[in-house]
Amino acid sequence: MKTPLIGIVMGSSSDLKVMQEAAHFLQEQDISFELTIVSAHRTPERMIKYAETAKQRGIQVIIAGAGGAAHLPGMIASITTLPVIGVPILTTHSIQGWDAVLSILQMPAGIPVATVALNGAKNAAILALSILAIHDEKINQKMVAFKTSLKAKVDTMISETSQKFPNHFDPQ
Ligand code: RP5
Repeated sequence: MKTPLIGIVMGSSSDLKVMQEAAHFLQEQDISFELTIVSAHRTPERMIKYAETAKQRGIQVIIAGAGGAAHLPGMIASITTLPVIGVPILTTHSIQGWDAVLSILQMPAGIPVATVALNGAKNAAILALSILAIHDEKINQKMVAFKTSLKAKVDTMISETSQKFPNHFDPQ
């Protein structure tokens, strides 16, 4: 098995339906990653062990998702020097996701967590790859191809819209 470059952790298996979007994107891009459940509140020793050993395992970026009073991303960031990307997750008893968004986003000075949008697991994976792409030309080329595919989708939208509306304006 290839050394995992990215670590994906989440507070509960109930987070998996969101966090699997990060995993799927990395699989599509053929990037090695590891994934597990680590709960800040229910398995604090496991969380510490995970964060303390991540760098030794070759992990370069950690993506951490959690819902509610989401301490997992911030606590992991407090233990490791690796960059941590936090994914706030909307859960059943949430205050519309604001609890998780603010818990992850509003980190005190000195311990940053790069926070993506509510349920933004795919964006977390894209951001993680952008970080790796700085020093890895192969990954950089994958990101260039991905961005080109996004542009191609919009080009198709423009062409379809222009066919429906004769007064469509194209600034080129
Ligand atoms: C958080 O509590 C987890 O990240 C999850 O989003 C939320 C609910 O967990 P479960 O009750 O579904 O295990 O720690």
